[in-house]
Amino acid sequence: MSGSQSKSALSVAKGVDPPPAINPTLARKLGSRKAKDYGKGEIVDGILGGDRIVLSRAITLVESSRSEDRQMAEEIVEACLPHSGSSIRVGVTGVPGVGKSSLIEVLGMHLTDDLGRSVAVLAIDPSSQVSKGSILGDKSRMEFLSANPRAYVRPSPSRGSLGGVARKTRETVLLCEAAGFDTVLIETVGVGQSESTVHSMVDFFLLLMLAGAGDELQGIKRGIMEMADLLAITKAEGANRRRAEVAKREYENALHLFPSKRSQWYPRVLLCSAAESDGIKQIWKAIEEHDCQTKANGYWRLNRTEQAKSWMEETIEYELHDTFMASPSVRRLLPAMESRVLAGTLSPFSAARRLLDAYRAK
Ligand SMILES: Nc1nc2c(ncn2[C@@H]2O[C@H](COP(=O)(O)OP(=O)(O)O)[C@@H](O)[C@H]2O)c(=O)[nH]1
Ligand SMILES: [Mg+2]
Repeated sequence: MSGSQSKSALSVAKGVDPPPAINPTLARKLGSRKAKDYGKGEIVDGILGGDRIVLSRAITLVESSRSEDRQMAEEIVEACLPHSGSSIRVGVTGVPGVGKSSLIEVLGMHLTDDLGRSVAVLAIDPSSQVSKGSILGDKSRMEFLSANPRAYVRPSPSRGSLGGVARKTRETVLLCEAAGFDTVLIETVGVGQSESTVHSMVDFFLLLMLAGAGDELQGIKRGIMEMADLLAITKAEGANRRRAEVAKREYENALHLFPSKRSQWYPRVLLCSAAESDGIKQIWKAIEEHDCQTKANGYWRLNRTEQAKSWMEETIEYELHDTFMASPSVRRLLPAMESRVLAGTLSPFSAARRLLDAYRAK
């Protein structure tokens, strides 16, 4: 960063070294082996050395549902934890087709090429594999960014519930940070619970909107708009520009009516066009400004701490649920309980009570 920003507090270097290119010797050594074939120490060293191949294998372990993989993944994440946490974590959400992947591609190129940052892109979208990326000219491959040596693009895990995928993404964020990435961009489709899930793992929440499509049509609920730190109206070029400007004023008025944020940050509305690389720098400037402001006023730390606590609680919930469902006595009793509840011959509460009793008595 230089020039006009040099006097600004925003120009403070982030202090994370860019990840080096793949270490060819290590890559050859590890190339044909599966993650489980090499030791925890080797994997941790590889990650801390910024080796993409090792990082990818470690993420595969994190995403695995086999218990021995989980065990190994947990140890790796634990070892990486002291080296993580220093990136700017940004969630990018909006309906399919709004332009999330396209924006991330252009923003990512700006961050790496113009600002010298290193960028990891993760996706939380278990449904994307179903459509195979064919809907609305999906740009999820991010051709340029994928080929960029300062970037790492990891597609969404192909299996699992939203909650499960989100939990794995949190661990993946930590691994990417330990590998030296100073910026983590998380793309998620803005339907259902995914926005609040992403909100619970990022520092900054960017909501993308289309001009003139109507909020209902975009499935954007008030609660999601309330979470946004920045609302960017996409595809604001050519004939769309004027409509986007009208929408900008409308959204600005709407945002004024929301209660003020705990972060004391005033959410903004900006226009952007990934096609014309327009408005991209402004988006990043807002994110940096937010980073500075919330670090100065203490909100950044408070938010990260609260997030860590809720990750712990959610992990316990998932683990308990999984152990419960896997227990032989519960599995034996469950079909009967389900059909009696469906038939209306047993109340859901009694059924749950009997299942819990069976679990405890095992
Ligand atoms: N005209 C125009 N089209 C865009 C822009 N950004 C994305 N698109 C197109 O919108 C479609 C969906 O984009 P994509 O990035 O895959 O959206 P996502 O589903 O939100 O990730 C693709 O056909 C893109 O080429 C833009 O700034 N201008
Ligand atoms: Mg996409």
